[in-house]
Amino acid sequence: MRRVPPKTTVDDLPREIAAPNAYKSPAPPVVVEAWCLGVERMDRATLDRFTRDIWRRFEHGNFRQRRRIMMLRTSVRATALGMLAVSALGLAHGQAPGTHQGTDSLPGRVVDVKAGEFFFQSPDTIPAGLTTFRLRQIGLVVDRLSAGATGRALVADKGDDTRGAHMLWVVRLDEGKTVADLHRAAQAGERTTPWAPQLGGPGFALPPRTSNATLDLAPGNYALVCYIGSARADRTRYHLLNGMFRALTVLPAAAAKVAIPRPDVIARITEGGTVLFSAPIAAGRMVIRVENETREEYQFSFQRVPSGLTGKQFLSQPPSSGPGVPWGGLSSVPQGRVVTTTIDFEPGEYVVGTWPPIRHPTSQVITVAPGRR
Ligand SMILES: [Cu+2]
Repeated sequence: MRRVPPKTTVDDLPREIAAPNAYKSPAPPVVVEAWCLGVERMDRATLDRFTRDIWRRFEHGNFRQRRRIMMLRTSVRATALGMLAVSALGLAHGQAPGTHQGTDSLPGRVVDVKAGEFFFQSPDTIPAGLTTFRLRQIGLVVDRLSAGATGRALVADKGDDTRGAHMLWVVRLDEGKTVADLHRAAQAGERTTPWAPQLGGPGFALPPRTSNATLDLAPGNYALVCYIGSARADRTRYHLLNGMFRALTVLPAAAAKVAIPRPDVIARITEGGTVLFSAPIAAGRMVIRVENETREEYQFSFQRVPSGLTGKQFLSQPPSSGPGVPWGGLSSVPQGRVVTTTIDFEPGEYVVGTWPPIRHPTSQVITVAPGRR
């Protein structure tokens, strides 16, 4: 069973929310960090077999086996100590848990955010500067995928066809407002509020793929929000109202400012949502700078065309037809803003679109050629 962290509920809101779903352990931070690293990497099925096996051997009382187990425990302890050392090094260099600097070939500091129904797991505090939010789905879509589901069945649940799909919107909180204020505004029916400008964020990618968005963050208070379901009349489907938000504090950074890398391609979102690319997209890792020239907010998403169809055939299917393979992109590129995303492409046909239904008149087919550069 996957471990699901406690989520923020509406009942939690009247109190001060510094870290909505954080459990404060009495253990020193370095121990918590090492434990979290270990838990993240564990294969639970194997662990359970391992645990059962260990106890069975102990119960049988075989001395030689006991000795082997003691040796195994010693090596496990050594590994744990090694992890502690690595973790301590990271902390010594000012590494906030859940963030990485320059190890993932993504621009700036990488902040890992995990999304499920209905919560985000992410660091509480990060330093200011160039930041790439990398979004990983860990909710029901992962279970459905391993059970062999495809298409909409991957995320549809309880009569809601987007219940298991999550995106991330990074929102700046001005005027001393908090995530609780943002939640209250959403309850009052506000989709956007003047003191909570949206900055963009990563869209939905089918696991195990992740999506990402690079933003240059100034010190301040921010909220991570999933606005999926906000456009519907049925408010029970609105992920933010279901507790899918989290506070993020961005602290002044001591380190020198990291510049954003030169993009491989510039994608301009023009009037109506049509995208114009500055160069063809080739296989491999592409840094795409997305510029929204319009006065409307747009999303920016790639879907790979399912096998057996051409891109043209896929786009001309009825709207209710199954989706392509969500390949990544951005939940939002606000009007007049620039957001960068980094995507690994395989050769083949993709559809790029800026409207929630991917089969939209402004969506277009792009062919990714093999052998980049
Ligand atoms: Cu969501």
